[in-house]
Amino acid sequence: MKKVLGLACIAVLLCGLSVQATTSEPDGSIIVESVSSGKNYADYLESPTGWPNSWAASVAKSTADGLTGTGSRYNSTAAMGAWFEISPVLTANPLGEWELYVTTTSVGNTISRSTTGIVMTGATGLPATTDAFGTASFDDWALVGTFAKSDAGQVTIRFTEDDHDWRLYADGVKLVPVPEPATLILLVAGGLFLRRRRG
Ligand SMILES: [Ca+2]
Repeated sequence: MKKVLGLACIAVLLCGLSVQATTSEPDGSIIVESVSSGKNYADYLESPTGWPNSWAASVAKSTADGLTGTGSRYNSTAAMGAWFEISPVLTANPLGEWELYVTTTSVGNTISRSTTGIVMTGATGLPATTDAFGTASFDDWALVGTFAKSDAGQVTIRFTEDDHDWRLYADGVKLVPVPEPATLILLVAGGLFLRRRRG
């Protein structure tokens, strides 16, 4: 019996190590940054680097709300096919809907004129491509779309470089849980209750 319990404990420990919990903001949203000094860097991954699709560090950084890291990452213009992805563990709002936002810096030659592809694992609903990595995301959060979880737990969202007019910047990605209708009804009912008590 002790042996079984011991093995179970080891299994739990190993599982805990393989899937690291993602840290949420006070409002329940999740931010993943492309640099180790930023938030949830453990949930960020980029395609294997090397010419002609090299990833490099940039000192440029978006000033969008919530980012804490220094600098960002960019992929060279010389070839297409690079990708970066985020793999947060979504323990809140299981099987619920989330809005996905991206941000980049407006400094220097950072505009991405390329169309960026999106590949999802564990969720559905985002568009197959997005132009959000452009002026719309300069120093602000640009909405890419809404997705629904197909399973509780981890979701992987990969951004692929589908053409190479310019650099692809990886800076910050934010996920915001969409309140369920039942939650909204409770919020509205709570507000009415308070108004009646005050009145
Ligand atoms: Ca490239």
